[in-house]
Amino acid sequence: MQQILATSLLHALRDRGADRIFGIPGDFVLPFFRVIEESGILPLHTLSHEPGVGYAADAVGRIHSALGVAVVTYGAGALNMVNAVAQAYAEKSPLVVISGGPGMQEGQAGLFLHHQVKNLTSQYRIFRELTCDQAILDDPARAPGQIARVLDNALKLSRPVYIEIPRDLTHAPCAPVADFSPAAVDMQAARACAAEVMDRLKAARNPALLVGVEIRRYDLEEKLSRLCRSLSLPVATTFMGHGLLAAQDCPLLGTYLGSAGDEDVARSIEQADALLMLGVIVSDTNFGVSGRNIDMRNAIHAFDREVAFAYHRYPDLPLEALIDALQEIAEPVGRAGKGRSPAFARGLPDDDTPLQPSHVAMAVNDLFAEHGRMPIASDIGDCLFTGLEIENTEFVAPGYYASMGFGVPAGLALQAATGRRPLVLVGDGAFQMTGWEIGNCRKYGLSPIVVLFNNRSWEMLRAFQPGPRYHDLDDWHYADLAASLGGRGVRVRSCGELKAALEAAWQDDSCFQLIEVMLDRGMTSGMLSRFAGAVKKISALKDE
Ligand code: S1T
Ligand code: MG
Repeated sequence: MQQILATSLLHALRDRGADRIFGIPGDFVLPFFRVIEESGILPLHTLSHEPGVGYAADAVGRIHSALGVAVVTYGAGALNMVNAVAQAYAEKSPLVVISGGPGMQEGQAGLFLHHQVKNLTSQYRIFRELTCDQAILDDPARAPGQIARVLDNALKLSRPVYIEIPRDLTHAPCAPVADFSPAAVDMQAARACAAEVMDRLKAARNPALLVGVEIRRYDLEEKLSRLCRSLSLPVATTFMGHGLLAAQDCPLLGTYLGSAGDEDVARSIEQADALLMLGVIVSDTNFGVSGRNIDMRNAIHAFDREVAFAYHRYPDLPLEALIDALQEIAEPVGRAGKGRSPAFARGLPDDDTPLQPSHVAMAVNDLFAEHGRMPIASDIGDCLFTGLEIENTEFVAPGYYASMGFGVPAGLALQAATGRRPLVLVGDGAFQMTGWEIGNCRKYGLSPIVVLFNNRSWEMLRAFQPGPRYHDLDDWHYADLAASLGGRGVRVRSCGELKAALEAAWQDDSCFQLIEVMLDRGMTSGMLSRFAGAVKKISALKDE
């Protein structure tokens, strides 16, 4: 069958591990949408608003450690998704943004085009700020090479990329795109670096290992847990890396949250005289509440394809190459013996005790103990901090860039991509933004269990800035809306009601289940109040 530009692109995406597309059409991208549907190369899920499209496609990339794909129209569609793409960039998610664009001659007619901003390349320039590579496929002869370069960079750098298709070239004859070509790896440099790392770990009294999102982005959880066992070095995850290694057999200490989290974990990391950080984003959310400044001169930081020591670095060294080279020479260096799995509260009282956020974590831990773990998609807000009190399981959440609206679209994407029923944690404020995407469950046969923390407020902001009334939200009675959106909803106020609602939701996977947890304004999880307290304490110290 004669390859056309659209099918060359779709085959290249599938051959590089993409397994579905999320999108919303528009006239600039209708020709491409028709080829997506007629070719069947990748299944298509349309949603209701482009931010949700971006979050859903991003989540697929995160849970699969592969490319996520979002297809949108020019201008109103693509620019509506800017924030979601920015989040994917900040959190190293390989999201492929494909936008339809004006035809090659359209710009010559001397008319301003609808959806156009300043000029016809404005959108391309905006996305250049949010992606690691970009291409406008304006020449079918060059398109295969452009597509290969851009998609390979998305995989190599684990960052979003941008591809624009002039709508009148969608069906242009086009050669197939070459297969993925992995970048050459200098294993000699990797071995030299690994030898230096091992020397540092062996010479240390308290070596420690901290891992972050790149471990999942590059699908290295299995290799990492083997390395931890060989080093007999307990490992902690960052806030962003929460949920990593959930399915692995390795000495996991827990999630490092500085003075807001588990003291033993904080002590292991902050007192380490050789801290090996693999795939960690050194950000304020990961380190902003450190009880004491971590002495980065004692740290070895492998991130963004380089390994940095106190005063020197190894450039262009992929994380996987370092882990492979370390495995070749690994020997026990750990002093702390086996990691102890952190304790997660269970045993929710089955009575009319009024609900608090931490009761949700307890109820979910009880549900997982009874029925097995579920993957979790969490939004921003106290639901994310409560999520840290839930047993370790696959967990996708924007813990660093921290945009609201991720939770529900990401939950739909998790189930569409994995076939596993997810639990979604979302606050009322975030649900007001993209929670309505839940109405798309029925057409795709999806049945997430959505736990909506309804405290009638932007409570996380109140935790940082008590007082103003603008943190108060109206009560929208979300559970009552579920039926009209194709699901089942129930409002719960007590522990007993929550326990029953979760069990009933588990038993009914015929549609989405929305459990609206009523919480008082001003009430937060223990984790969030400690986090907010630590942030305020540290900023007060800085102001002195
Ligand atoms: N807009 C977007 C898109 N993302 C954001 N993170 C914010 C604004 C700022 C913001 C927070 S937390 C928060 C806002 C508005 C309130 C969240 O309310 P809700 O979802 O109800 O959760 P909870 O009540 O548990 O706080 C972060 C700090 O930037
Ligand atoms: Mg709220």
